[in-house]
Amino acid sequence: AWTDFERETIKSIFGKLDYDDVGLAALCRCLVVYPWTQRYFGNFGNLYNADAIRANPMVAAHGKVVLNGLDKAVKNLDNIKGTYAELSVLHSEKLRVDPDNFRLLADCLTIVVAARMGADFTAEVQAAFQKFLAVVVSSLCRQYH
Ligand code: ZNH
Repeated sequence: AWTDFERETIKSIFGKLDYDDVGLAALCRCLVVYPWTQRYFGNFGNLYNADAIRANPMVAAHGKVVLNGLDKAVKNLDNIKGTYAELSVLHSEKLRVDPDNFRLLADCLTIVVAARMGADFTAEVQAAFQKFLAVVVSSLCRQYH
């Protein structure tokens, strides 16, 4: 269950984010800081170093896909688990992504959003944002067994 403050905060953050910019920055950070996450993107070409990752158009495109995926959760705050049922199956059965990685990407996203928001990223805003990401991560983990 969400408080009014949490709902407003989550919607307002996503309403202001540039999905291209934040998607790319968060995914890059994840691929650079946790290099083992690169193994899932073998078809993305050159991920040789941080500069190559940042310049890779497939990384940029995928960063935006992830942000658009999060946008769906924002629009379905009361049914994130249902909204992500198929996406969870996809990551588990087809992509075989280790679910520990969801939290790593979520943490990268938090850092990027905090940097973009500056002083507006107050402790209360951070708590609401992290709670949202925790629900996203647990929903994505749901179809793993
Ligand atoms: Zn993921 C895909 C979301 C995380 C890996 N993804 C994807 C998609 C989406 C997503 C929406 C698309 C699908 C279709 O197509 O149908 N993710 C997401 C989210 C998250 C994620 C929301 C969280 C936050 N992922 C992740 C991680 C990883 C991944 C962490 C690793 C590391 N994904 C992936 C892959 C793919 C995906 C590999 C496929 C790609 C291509 O294109 O190929």
